[in-house]
Amino acid sequence: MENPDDDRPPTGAAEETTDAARRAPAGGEGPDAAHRASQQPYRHPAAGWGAAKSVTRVLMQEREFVDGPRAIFRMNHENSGFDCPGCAWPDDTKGLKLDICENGIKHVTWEMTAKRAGRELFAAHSVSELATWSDFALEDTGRLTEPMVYNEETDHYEPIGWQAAFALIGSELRALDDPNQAAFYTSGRLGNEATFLYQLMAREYGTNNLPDCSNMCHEASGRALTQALGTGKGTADLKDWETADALFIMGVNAASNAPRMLTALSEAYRRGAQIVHVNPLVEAAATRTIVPHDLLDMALFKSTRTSTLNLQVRAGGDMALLRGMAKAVIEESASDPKALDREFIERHTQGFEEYRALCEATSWDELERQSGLTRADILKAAEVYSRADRTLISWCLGVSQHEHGVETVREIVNVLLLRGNLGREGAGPSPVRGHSNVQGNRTCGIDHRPAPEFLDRIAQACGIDPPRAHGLDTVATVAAMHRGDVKVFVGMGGNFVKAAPDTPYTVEGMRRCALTVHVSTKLNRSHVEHGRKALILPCLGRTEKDQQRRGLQSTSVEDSMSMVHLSVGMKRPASPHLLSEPAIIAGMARATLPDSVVPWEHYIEDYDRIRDTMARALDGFEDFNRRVRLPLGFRIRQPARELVFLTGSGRAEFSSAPLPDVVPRDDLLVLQTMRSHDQWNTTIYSDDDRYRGVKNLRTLVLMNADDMRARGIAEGTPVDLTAISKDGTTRHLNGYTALAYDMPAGCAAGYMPEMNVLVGRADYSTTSDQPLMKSLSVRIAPSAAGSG
Ligand SMILES: Nc1nc2c(c(=O)[nH]1)N[C@H]1C(S)=C(S)[C@@H](COP(=O)(O)OP(=O)(O)OC[C@H]3O[C@@H](n4cnc5c(=O)[nH]c(N)nc54)[C@H](O)[C@@H]3O)O[C@H]1N2
Ligand SMILES: Nc1nc2c(c(=O)[nH]1)N[C@H]1C(S)=C(S)[C@@H](COP(=O)(O)OP(=O)(O)OC[C@H]3O[C@@H](n4cnc5c(=O)[nH]c(N)nc54)[C@H](O)[C@@H]3O)O[C@H]1N2
Ligand SMILES: [Mo]
Repeated sequence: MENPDDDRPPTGAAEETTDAARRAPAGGEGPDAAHRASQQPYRHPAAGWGAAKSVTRVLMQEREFVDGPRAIFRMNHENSGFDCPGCAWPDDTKGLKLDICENGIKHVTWEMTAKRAGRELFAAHSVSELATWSDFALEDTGRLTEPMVYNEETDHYEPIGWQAAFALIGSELRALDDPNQAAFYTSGRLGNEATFLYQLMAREYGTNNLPDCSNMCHEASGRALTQALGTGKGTADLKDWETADALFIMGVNAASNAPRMLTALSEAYRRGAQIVHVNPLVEAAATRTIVPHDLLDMALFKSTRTSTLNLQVRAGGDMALLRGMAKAVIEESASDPKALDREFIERHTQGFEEYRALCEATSWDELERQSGLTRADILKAAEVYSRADRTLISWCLGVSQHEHGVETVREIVNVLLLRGNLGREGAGPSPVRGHSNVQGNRTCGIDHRPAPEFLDRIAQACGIDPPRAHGLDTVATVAAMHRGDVKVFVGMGGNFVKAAPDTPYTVEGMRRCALTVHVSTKLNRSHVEHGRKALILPCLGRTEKDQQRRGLQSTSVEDSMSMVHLSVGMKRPASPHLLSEPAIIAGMARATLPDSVVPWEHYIEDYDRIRDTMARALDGFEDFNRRVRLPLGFRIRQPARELVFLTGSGRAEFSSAPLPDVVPRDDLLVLQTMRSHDQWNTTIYSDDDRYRGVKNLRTLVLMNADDMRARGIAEGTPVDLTAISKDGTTRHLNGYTALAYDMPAGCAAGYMPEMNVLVGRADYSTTSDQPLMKSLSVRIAPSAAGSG
């Protein structure tokens, strides 16, 4: 049974124990509790019939056979449908009729479920009881239907009217000594209009405490790209994916987490492009696929390859591989001057000589040791790179969630700059973003370190006087809640308690708050581990119609490649009592800031009015209302793409960071915490992980077979994990099942969010402040409790 409470250490203790047996869903609460666990290699192409079967199962589970399929045909269509709330992969530009994937469908169906978590549920179960339920069981109660407030005397959530809920928030926020005693979290689902209002409310109130899921996701990418190129986003768009000669896919499990990328990869293969996957694991997207939307291919079982080379780097070894590629290209330039794009380097970059010297000074021995690859493998990658006219490098969490995430992303840029792979078709850096609008959130102001120019524009366009001091990010917010420095926590979506590191510590922080507010669609752990006062405010989902005084409203979102377009809901709301996210923000703002200069009610009547203000306040949003209604929306100008670099030097900057030592010492292993195929961040759909051949098991740890032998661990037997934090404290997870998996020695892997109990509060990167969710130092041994 899952209850972080049981696992809480006495305050200040260095030892924290969590028993896997207690965490595993039990008593039929888990999705597949009755079935046996198993693991076998997956030998089929990605997507295809396995995907179709899985979709059917989810539609049935959520009892959504009527509206489900209808909605799916309206997904990701030019301004006539809603944007898939799944990942941030851009929409097809060539008029695809069915631009969808298995996991997008699962995600939509999850939101459209016929199940309801109404007032009866909360009357029947106390909060202490709900806290013993598994995460799956909590979300499986269905959509939230009306605002609920926690009653300390009865230990139940009870219905509360919207106005009373807003009044409670207003009075708590106004009672704080300092606006910085509140924190306003955003999960990347929030549309642009709501985002803009949310940051406006926080800043008019007086704080930049705007932690977001991006702090755990691509903070490193944003910082690195800003340092190197002057803007914190990728420069490549879908057209570039369609024209690149070489694609490097680093640290992303595309078949599960950005499945529509499979289409781009198979098309690239068909046109003869080189596709190099860099990953300790050979993920399903690194083999072959049945193109997700291609029903004919599916009927004929026709699959296409999606890889020409797989490089199984050691965890954290990407930077060494990239530096090796750079070294090889530089060495090659001695005999072949065209190996480097000297004209580009001279005209557009800064710092090349220093970087060249650093590459020359780094020995092949060191590069082999740190990357976990042979020199021959590194040279293969370098050869792909030097032969290609146009190279695109893409990455996700396998690169960003490390101590040296910033440095590695800068190394990606270094490599691209060497051959002028920037500012032209088919080339450039292309991070794969996570949540469907996480990039739009940043663009529209969710940033705890806002640029002064951004604040000036907001001040001018909206008449507020925003605070200038930097605010708290996710890691710092948890620490501040602990110290009592943050007393009110507002979560705009997401599941903060489970997503953030060090679960028991985060739970404790949440409980110390005077008030916690969660704007959500479904019940989750963050609602049952709450502050002294607590509110659950249910909102419309993206699939639902948003009717306001002046008609049906749409919201805009920005994808991974900076395309902004409209999303219009089509379903009847799950309950007549739901409000839209913009309306909830306006309600909170009005109650908190009675004398606000912002016309909140006026904005909510018609979101075009919000967009008109955004057009004045945000760079790149000129003529917003017209351009967002163009067939594919519009692309936000990306100066680096036009070789305009908003850096100190006005040039693209090479970086010359020392290589980090990522080789684990003694008997330690580097543990990564990743997603299964059947989950969406903290939402678990089932205990299966199809592409890794796992059935009905989440409490597992995948290991290299030699590492298992060396530790006397037999296949399928229970092990205990001890994580050694940067601050020397240890955390434990016991009774997990060890499975041999094809990966380099020294690496291990298991699932988030369960393994967040192993991520210590000190385990974040000093350059990005991002938690080290892909590089925990662990010791793994046969279970002390004996085999079971
Ligand atoms: N269906 C579905 N889609 C999703 C999500 C979801 O949960 N479910 N989540 C969304 C979100 S918020 C995000 S941020 C993205 C996350 O997308 P991913 O980044 O794919 O997420 P993870 O599952 O954490 O997988 C990390 C990948 O990096 C690899 N890796 C680990 N360490 C290293 C390393 O040191 N080097 C290299 N090269 N690779 C490494 C792992 O083996 C794995 O393939 O997906 C988004 N899309
Ligand atoms: N160990 C470990 N931890 C990780 C990661 C990892 O790789 N390893 N990845 C990190 C990453 S990349 C991310 S992005 C975070 C994710 O962190 P979050 O974004 O905080 O978590 P989610 O699981 O995406 O949030 C799920 C909840 O969002 C709510 N929700 C769903 N749709 C909507 C909507 O339309 N509106 C509103 N208001 N609410 C909605 C539902 O109530 C649901 O329970 O987790 C991070 N945590
Ligand atoms: Mo993410």
